[in-house]
Amino acid sequence: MERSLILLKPDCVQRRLMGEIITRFEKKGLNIIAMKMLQVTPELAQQHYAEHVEKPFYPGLEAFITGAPVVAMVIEGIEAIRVVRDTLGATNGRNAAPGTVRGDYSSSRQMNLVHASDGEESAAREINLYFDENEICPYTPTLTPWLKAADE
Ligand code: FUP
Repeated sequence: MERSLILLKPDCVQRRLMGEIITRFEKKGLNIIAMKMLQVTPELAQQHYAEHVEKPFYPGLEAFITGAPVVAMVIEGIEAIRVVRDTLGATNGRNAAPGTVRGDYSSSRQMNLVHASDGEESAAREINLYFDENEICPYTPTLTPWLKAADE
């Protein structure tokens, strides 16, 4: 089992696409085990995008991510980190394959609707940035025997 930190970014909230995208994760069989709406502060943006803070595009990225509320989620599942990123498609919406979230709804590199952790280390770091341990609610869906075989 893996956990991934997902952000429905300000463009997703403003464009009323939250439900559409949450539905995709649910229908895929992934488990949403934490969720909240919040306003990202410049301080949180700098921590989240620490690897990009010195890059020329960072001021625009910070203005974007702090420009409207986001919805933060923790998603759990087998190979969830890769499965979620595959579901989202390429970072730049213009390069994302049709059928992926960004391929279907984004034509931008910056306004690409959703953030998802890119590895186990970043997932642990990012989950910790957005959630306290007591805000995470793992559970076993009663549908589990119809979602995967017992040996998966
Ligand atoms: P990802 O791993 O998909 O989150 O993408 P990156 O770490 O490469 O980039 C982080 C965010 O910065 C992405 F949402 C896109 C954005 N970005 C820009 O806005 N401009 C750029 O030139 C590069 C990335």
